[in-house]
Amino acid sequence: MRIRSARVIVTCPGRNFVTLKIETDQGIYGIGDATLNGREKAVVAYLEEHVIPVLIGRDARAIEDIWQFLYRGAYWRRGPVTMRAIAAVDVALWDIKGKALGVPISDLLGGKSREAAMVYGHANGADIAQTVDAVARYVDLGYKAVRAQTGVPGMALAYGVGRGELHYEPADATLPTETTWSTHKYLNHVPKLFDALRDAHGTDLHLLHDGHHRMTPIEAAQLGKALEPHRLFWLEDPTPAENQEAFRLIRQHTTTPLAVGEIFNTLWDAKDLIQNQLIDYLRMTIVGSGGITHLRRVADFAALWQVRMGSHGATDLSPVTMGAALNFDVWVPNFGIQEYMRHTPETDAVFPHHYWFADGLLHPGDAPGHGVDIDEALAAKYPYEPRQLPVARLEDGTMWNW
Ligand code: EZ4
Ligand code: CO
Repeated sequence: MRIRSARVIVTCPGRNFVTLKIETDQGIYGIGDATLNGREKAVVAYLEEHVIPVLIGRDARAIEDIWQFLYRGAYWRRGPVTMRAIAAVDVALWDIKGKALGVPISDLLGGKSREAAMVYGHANGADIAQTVDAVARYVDLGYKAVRAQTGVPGMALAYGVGRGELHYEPADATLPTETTWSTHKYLNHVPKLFDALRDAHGTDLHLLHDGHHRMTPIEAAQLGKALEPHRLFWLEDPTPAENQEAFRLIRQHTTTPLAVGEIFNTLWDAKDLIQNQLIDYLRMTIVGSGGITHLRRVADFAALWQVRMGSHGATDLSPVTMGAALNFDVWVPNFGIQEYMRHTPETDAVFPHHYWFADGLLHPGDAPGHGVDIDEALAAKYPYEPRQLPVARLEDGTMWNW
């Protein structure tokens, strides 16, 4: 089974998605997601100019060899652009193999460890009362786990506080929106949110929170300590992790579980964090990390230190990634949780899929491959729109981490 053609489809049904479609000489095709929020065209060029020409004529069954060829063959390893391009090829080839054999990808990996994946939704509000209400709406929908973010008094725009209810998207403008940040005000306020949430919703509900890289290690340690009585499922991205050693300081001070990795691209970004037991959950996902072929190696390595997988699942990860991630989630023995921000109805229509939500769990369905398709005629009705992520500055104007 040879690769006959491959092409990139860019569509913007509310937000931009980059999708790779690989067709074989046997009529079977597969699709992979290559979306890099705010930098989409860089991956389009990488695929069209440098990857697709070397795919034509190759054996579509040789997933491992093609992965190694693209990773080693580029000479320039790692990075968000390269690893997304590799992920798109990899997921499309796993999709093809599943379709050719008539089985879902979870079967190719070794079969299900569980029927469905526990997911968490995003609740946010301009103030604590609104966030408490937003969490209640997720509980009513059946969610067992909810991420909670709130606006902070004296700060116009806090991370994660969107305008809509179910459909938050931060990449909202042609040029980056400027926001102002004060960790001092944030740290004064956030513990009150979790006091109110436990009062309103009790102790069974899993609560999560995303620090989105804003704190220094000692500030993160303070927050982790303050939140210990509320037994969070995790505190996410407390501080940037380019320096993996930074997590040691946080870890020395708090037992609040830590999660990181949504911007990681290979195992090398997480190796020290894992083997020094500095984190509890790894947020790496298929689209950001070179596809299924690499992520399963990461998961196996993490399992040695009882680190569990908590895949990134914001709306910039297309339904294609969600379908692949859910096949991975139901297989992976060291599964923790799956993030699930709902796509808009327009996006769901462009990407018909077999996964479904019930009682706080996402089921991957049992379609061959990952079970997600693209309606190209509909996709063509939503042309690319330039959008970038916001930036954050401290109150004195200093650039900070968004
Ligand atoms: O800001 O994916 O946990 N989820 C997140 C996301 C990220 C976006 C960036 O494109 O932090 O909402
Ligand atoms: Co996050």
